[in-house]
Amino acid sequence: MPTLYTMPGTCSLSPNIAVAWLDAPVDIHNIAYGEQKKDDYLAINPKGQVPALRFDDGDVLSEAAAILAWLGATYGKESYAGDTRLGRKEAEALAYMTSEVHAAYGGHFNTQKFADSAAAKEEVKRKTYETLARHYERMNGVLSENGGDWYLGQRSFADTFLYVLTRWIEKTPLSIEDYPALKTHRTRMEADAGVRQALARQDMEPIG
Ligand SMILES: N[C@@H](CCC(=O)N[C@@H](CS)C(=O)NCC(=O)O)C(=O)O
Repeated sequence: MPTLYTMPGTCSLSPNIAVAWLDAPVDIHNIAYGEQKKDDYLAINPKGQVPALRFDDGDVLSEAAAILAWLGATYGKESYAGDTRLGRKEAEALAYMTSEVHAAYGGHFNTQKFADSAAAKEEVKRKTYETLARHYERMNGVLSENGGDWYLGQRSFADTFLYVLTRWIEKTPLSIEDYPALKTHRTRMEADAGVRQALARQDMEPIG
């Protein structure tokens, strides 16, 4: 059975929720913060990051969007609906959320990678929050245009990553109150049994 490596508070929650929604035969192994840079884990994922999905033959798949694509293709019932509009839009949304929105969080989580002086770091943070605000505004708009329940109008893995992002907003000076559709989505996700199961497996709590 494949093993999905997760860590509290991280984007690995997204594939963890997908595993719960699909009832997929995947073990969840939740590592403590810091373990991702130790030899045992680096032997699994040399990037030193979660998520990573290790197969029985030792092969490892990293990158949340790639893991979600594999889960959907292998166990999918409602997601990765092949060459349908939902399938195409789901792939697009996940690429956007991982490569644009998650990546934009670098200026918040890893400011030291972008600047040295205190003043420059402050500037990086200010620009980061401006960028994130534009992303949240866009996602709030997409969700509203699609009816408000699910990011693409029907439940898909895009909702699992969006949920991670609506949690992370609490770590920034931005407020979920400015994005009412996203706030309602977060509440909807936290009422979901699969989301609760994934949160517990990753030693996390609903935001409420
Ligand atoms: N591009 C990767 C990013 C993975 C990533 O940034 N993971 C973070 C958690 S959300 C991590 O493991 N951070 C710990 C570290 O870099 O030391 C993906 O989409 O999976």
